[in-house]
Amino acid sequence: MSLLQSFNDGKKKLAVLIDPDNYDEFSLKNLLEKAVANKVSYLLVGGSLLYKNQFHTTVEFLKENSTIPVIIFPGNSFQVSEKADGILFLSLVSGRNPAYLIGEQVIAAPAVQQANIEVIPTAYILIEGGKISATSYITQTIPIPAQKSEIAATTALAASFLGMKVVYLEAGSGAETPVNSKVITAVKKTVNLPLIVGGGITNVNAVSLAFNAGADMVVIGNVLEANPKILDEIGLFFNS
Ligand code: 1GP
Repeated sequence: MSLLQSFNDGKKKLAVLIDPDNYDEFSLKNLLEKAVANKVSYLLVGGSLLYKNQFHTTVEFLKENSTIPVIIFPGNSFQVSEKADGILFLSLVSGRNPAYLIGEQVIAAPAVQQANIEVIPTAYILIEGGKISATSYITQTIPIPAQKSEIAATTALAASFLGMKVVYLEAGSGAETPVNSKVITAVKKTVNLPLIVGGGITNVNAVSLAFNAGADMVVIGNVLEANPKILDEIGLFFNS
């Protein structure tokens, strides 16, 4: 089964986002053990801006030490690895910066083809999350206002007409406010595509809200860097 087919199987998914810069071998091993124990669906790897040279070793470590599919969540065209299972081939459709709509994708395309990994065309939609996110700053794009659910839904609809297969609603890593239920529900009602939601989700309540509003996959990243035990609480809820 392809990753995209698994996205479409109708079951709720829990994904853990790993920023390679923020883990050493010990903490990565610890997180991976928790991810396996809590039956995490996917491991996403990537970051808006990587300072250390740990992207490839991180993907390799995850692949060698578990069977959880590893999906690249690229911050730019450098983040491609043949060891991963697939890549969310993102286009930042909420923004109007051509570099992140198509430019980085052109630069990355030959490496992605050579890597021979599954490519998942993904509409990446940035929603305002209470503070300026790294994604917003690095991409020099303005997020969609948090209460403007109709703009988010229409953006997702246009992306679906352009042939994108997955929608990712992003409040930004470490967001103060996750994507709200109204936006999630509006997008889910408008497009019949797997819906990923992430950014600022730090507890069971927020995971539950996102799933109930219509998210098919919830992504948790930042909070686990400081407090990996949260994954046990969220995992308990997710698997119940
Ligand atoms: C960020 O959606 C992901 O790109 C996850 O966000 O790091 O805030 O969990 P957090």
